[in-house]
Amino acid sequence: MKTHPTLPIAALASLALLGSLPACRGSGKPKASTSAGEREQNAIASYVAPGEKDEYYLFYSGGHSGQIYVAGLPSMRHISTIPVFTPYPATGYGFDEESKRMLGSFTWGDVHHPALSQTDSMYDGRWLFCNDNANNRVARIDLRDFKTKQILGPIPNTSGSHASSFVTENTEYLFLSTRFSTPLPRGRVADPNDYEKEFSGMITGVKVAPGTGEMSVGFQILMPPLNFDLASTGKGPSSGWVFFTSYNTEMAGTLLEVNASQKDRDYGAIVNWKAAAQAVADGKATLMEGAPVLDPVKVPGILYYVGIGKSPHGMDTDPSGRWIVAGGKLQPSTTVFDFAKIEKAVAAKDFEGEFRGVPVLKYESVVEGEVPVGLGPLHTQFDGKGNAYTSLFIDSNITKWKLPPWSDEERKDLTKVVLDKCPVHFSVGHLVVAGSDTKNPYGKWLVAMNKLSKGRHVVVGPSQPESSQLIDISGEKMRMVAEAYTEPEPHFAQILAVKDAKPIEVYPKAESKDPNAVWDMAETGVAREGNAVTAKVISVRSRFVPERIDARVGDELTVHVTNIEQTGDMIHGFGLNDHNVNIVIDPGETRTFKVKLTKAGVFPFYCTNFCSALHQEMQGYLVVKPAEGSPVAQAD
Ligand code: CUK
Ligand code: CUA
Repeated sequence: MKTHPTLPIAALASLALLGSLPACRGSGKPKASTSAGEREQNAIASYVAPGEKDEYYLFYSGGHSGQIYVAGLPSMRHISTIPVFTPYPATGYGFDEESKRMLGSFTWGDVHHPALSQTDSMYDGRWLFCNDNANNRVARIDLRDFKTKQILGPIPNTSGSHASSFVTENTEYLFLSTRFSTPLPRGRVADPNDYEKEFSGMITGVKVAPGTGEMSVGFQILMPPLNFDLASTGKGPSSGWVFFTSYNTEMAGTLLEVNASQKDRDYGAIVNWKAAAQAVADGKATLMEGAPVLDPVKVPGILYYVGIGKSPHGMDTDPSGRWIVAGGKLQPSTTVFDFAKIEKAVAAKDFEGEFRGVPVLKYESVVEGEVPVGLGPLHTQFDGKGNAYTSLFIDSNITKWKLPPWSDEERKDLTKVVLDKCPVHFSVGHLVVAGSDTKNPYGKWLVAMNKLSKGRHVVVGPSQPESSQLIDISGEKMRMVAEAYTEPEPHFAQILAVKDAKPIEVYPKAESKDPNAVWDMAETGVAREGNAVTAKVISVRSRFVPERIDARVGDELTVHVTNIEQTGDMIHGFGLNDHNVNIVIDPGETRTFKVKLTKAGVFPFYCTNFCSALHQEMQGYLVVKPAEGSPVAQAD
């Protein structure tokens, strides 16, 4: 089998496009990516008329905005934002007690990879998980109400949970690994010059409770100080396994740009997560920062390495679970592994050596081929019809290619399996095909998430949005039909058919379990116990009951607001002047905020969400008298 040499990045960048395939229809001219005759067809393809609805949800990661953006497909219209790791006054997130507790002391996160929950390798529409690369956390969003319900972390022994979240076939676990290695246990100080000896990485299996989705740290595997990158879980024949890429086999602690790209191959880490979970159950783990940690040198069979083309990035399992595709971003090809061969090599101990006491599978024994997709392959997605789509950062295009099995003729010359190329604008990172990580993708649409949007939109100053492009993949050739912009920065996305979700529009009164909920005007009011003042408030079109809250300087004020509406979209806010408070209460919901009163005065509060013709009248006053006994104290 022919292998493709790796190239220094400067040489890569200066090369012209590989191959001479016709570019996808609709590409070409720098101005419009659609040629004249196709404008109408493309416009109709993504047009959702007023009053009609999109067929799919597109859940974008919001990168360092810390949020998840929800758009509709095929319209690409932004519909809502789900705040996850960052306060968001638009929905009151980070202002009420519950979300404040979840956020802890952090006010930002870096969301990279959303993952929908699965049952039997299909989206079940229950939860959306996502990671925070910056502060080593993962979150669970409930798709019943599209709200963040849990933030787990900071996860122990972990720095930079970039490779996350990847869920298993039945959402038993979701996986994450460390982008950054550090001295362990954390808090120990070692010289970055002693990186190879003193630093460690970690792979974590986060356990997800079946009924509730509650996440907890299941187990960890102590890893060498590689920089772990993306992963994907197995399914079908590869059930029970998870595959990670990594870079920095050189184990350089400084100037990674140069020092981490010396070798031609990096390591993929192949983890038998079922065996790892069993090893923990058998008492083979030791506790570190309270987490059960397995040493793969002492617990053989849970970890294998395999060589992967220079500085890989993505690792993607196809819908059948047999083919695992790694993108080597500094070589012009993706590497396809055959899981059937991996299994055989593991059983036969077909190793080419060891890396730090862990067997390295013989590359030639497990690889199926290196497909010359173009320059800078990052991520690969699948349509379930035997095709793969790889994003090429350097070439700035999407390459469609054919998965194995290949004919002898194709095998001899793998340029033959490259089927189509579609330029994107510009420098694509992730791409997503609808349902790619399930066993039966929806196919039809591909969204390219591009890192640079330069010049594609009206000028908005130096701070620019990211661009996403919608590509129709239902035909033989890819066809670009629409483009949209988002705030920084979508890394990955998930696409869920609307029919596969069952969200509510109001919280039914019958489910109201908050002990501080009040549904009856007679139960509202303000009570004092020492310095603690508690108000139970109802919000309903178009007033607050009570509309006056009395307190004194030095009081701890707790306000519970119940929105007793049972009508969709009848949302009320509660903004309190001068106190940095805005909570938002959806129909049927109760929310609580607390504030320490430090200044005397009369402070208006008002509904922040335009709810009715008398929305403007929806207001009240917080009357704060000086502290009792203070020289300026007034009589009640
Ligand atoms: S990474 Cu951003 S383009 Cu965080 Cu998934 Cu590949
Ligand atoms: Cu309630 Cu505006």
